[in-house]
Amino acid sequence: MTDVLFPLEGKRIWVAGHRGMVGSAVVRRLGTEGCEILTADRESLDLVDQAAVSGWLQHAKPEAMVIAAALVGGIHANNSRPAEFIWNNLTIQTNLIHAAHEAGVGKLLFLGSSCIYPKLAPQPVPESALLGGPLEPTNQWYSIAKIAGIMMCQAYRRQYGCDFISAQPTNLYGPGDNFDLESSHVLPALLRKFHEAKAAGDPSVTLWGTGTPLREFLHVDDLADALVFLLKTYSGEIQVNVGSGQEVSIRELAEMIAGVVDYYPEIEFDRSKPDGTPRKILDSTMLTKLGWNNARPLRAGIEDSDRWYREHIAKT
Ligand code: GFB
Repeated sequence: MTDVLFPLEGKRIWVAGHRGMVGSAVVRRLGTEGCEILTADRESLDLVDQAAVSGWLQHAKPEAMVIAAALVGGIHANNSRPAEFIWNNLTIQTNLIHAAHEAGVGKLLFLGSSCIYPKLAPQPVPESALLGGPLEPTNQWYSIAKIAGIMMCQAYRRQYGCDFISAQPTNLYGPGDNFDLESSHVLPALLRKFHEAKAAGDPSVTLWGTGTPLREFLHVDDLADALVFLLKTYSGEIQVNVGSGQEVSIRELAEMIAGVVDYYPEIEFDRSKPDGTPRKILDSTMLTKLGWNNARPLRAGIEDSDRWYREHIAKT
């Protein structure tokens, strides 16, 4: 049993970005911790407005915060909208971290991304690989912002003694995912493509790239469980990797999704689209040693995402 350093029961916790896939999963998971969850709608608080963020925090005075607010997207969105990705993410996280310090927030959890690591990092990627080499060009703008967020947490911890921590999730999927084919990540994109092909009776489905890149996938509710665990038990500078250990090639993922959707068209490849980084599986030994190792099997996770897609997206 891991020691609880920061009990959540009775605490006021702000989940910034509570409408997103990660934020809503964190809210669901915190629901069982006996804490008071604070949220702020986009209409009432614009996170890129520094004065507004500062004012909101001074007024609400949460005891803890989870920064799940970010502009996120798949490989094409990152590659084609670099300015939006770097500006929104740098601005939102800088406003939140600095204002949290000013408001005396006792614990803050910042979320990075597995793309913070060098393109050719050793695999599985340990936390120590940070800043060890050039980044993957398709998402370097987003990565630089996320790296800055991690280093801000470290800087505020060192200079002001703030208990600000960060975690690095691997590729995520689950309820509340983005299923827009232009801006989504691969897993929701393929669920949609296979369902639409099945409905139309199409003989083939087209994937981007070569299908050979390897990716590790984690269900967002498992991430939320790990984040709550880290909030309660972890206090340190190092950004803790949160992976599932389950790695598949994009082609294997497509075959697994074909099985879930129960439709088996030809799989074709559009090689004009980028592959991105060839492999990125996180070394989650640190998290396991801290005491969390609870990711569900990928097939079960995809079935859950598929259910959510059929209930929320396919019906509309
Ligand atoms: O999930 P994804 O967009 O992002 O793509 P990354 C993963 C792989 O799936 C790439 C291939 O090799 C894509 O070319 N792929 C095949 C597809 N078919 C499709 C498709 O229909 N849609 C999409 N989206 N991909 C992201 C970063 O990288 O990972 C973000 O861009 C973030 O910054 C995220 O870090 C975790 O895994 O390549």
